[in-house]
Amino acid sequence: MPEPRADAAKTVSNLRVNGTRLWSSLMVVAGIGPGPKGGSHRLTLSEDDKVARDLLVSWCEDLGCAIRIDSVGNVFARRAGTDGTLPPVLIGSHLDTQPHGGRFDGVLGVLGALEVLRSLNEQDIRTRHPVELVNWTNEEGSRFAPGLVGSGAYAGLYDDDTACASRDADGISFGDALKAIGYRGPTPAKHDAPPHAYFELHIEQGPLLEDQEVDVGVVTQVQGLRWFDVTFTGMEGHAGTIPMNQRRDAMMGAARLMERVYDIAVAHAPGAVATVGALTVQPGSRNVIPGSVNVAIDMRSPSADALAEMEVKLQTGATLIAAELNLGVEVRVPIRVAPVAFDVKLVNTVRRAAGQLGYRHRNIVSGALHDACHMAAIAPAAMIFSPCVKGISHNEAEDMRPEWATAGANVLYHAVLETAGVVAS
Ligand code: HGY
Ligand code: MN
Ligand code: MN
Repeated sequence: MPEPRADAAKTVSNLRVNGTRLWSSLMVVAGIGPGPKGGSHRLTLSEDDKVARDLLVSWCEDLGCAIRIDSVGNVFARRAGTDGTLPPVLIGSHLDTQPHGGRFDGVLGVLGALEVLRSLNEQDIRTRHPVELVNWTNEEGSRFAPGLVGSGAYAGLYDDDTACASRDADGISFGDALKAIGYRGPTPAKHDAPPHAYFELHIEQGPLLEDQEVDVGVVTQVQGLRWFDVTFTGMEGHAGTIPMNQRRDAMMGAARLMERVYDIAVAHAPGAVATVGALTVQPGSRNVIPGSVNVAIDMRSPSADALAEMEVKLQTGATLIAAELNLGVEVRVPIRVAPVAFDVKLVNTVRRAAGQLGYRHRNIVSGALHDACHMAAIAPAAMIFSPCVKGISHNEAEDMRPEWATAGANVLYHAVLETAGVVAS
């Protein structure tokens, strides 16, 4: 196998992506499923998600990539390496967004990967390992819980039936929605062989990098997460006629539990956070005592021990509250993700690339979860963060500067060149 020549190494160090092209692609995708306030509303497996997927596939086909759709809709676009027997360097993220999402969360990673493929072609670079782009299905978990389902199925955490069984608020199953947009692929989602490496470019979704005027975040770890669905059941009744001491009001249970959720997080400060992001109230009529209320909870901490303690306190609290109020209670845990430390060698590759490219960079721990968390369980994985304005994300006001996107994509490009191995032409 030919090895790179010295001048090849010198030439490689001068390679850069085309930031203007990257930004233009970001703006085109931002126009698919736009939100009313300038952000994105492109829920997973929606018609808008299909349009974005179809566009991505056509862009990758234009590059001569081999396209593969797996059984949970993950989209892969592989650029051949000189040695087809070698596993790919996998790069990507997700195109689905929150209901009031931003234009860059996930999309930067998918289109940053596309820009790497475009630059490799344009600059006629041959790599030993194939380089493969991936768009993961349902990272956000907003329409179908849990999130990270595409990468989870690929990592072997969920079988296809489990992944396809979840239902949205309208009772539509993940599997039916997948078929409806034509993305239920033939190949099983579970990987048959792990990739050589996985890199994910993503916005920080926090304020640190911008506040410290840093161009690139070298992500060393991701904090752990647990989601809970706590459903209290009581008895529906007339809001005007039932005395307070005779009610079995499911909303009272939810109210007391919410207070306790925030208290648990504060008790595990400074690292822990907890959010009650949604309540599902049945029957949901102002003058009917709620018979059933589901409390959707998100708890996170960099400490696995703290997460375990928080879960015990939540479960105990829910049981106590239900007993006090004569309610039924069920606690489900759709997802648990342990804190993740990324591959030291790959993290060093990212840091070295940022330094050689002249970018201000620093280590950072991710507060948000990413598909890279599941990938880290089966292959060496690392992430690259770009700043975003005021750290705003999961909000239509999410924004970033073009030069930040370019910097992140350049670091991704050089991490790929180093890891995939450049073969002199
Ligand atoms: O919730 C998360 O951390 C991810 O941004 N979906
Ligand atoms: Mn994301
Ligand atoms: Mn997100």
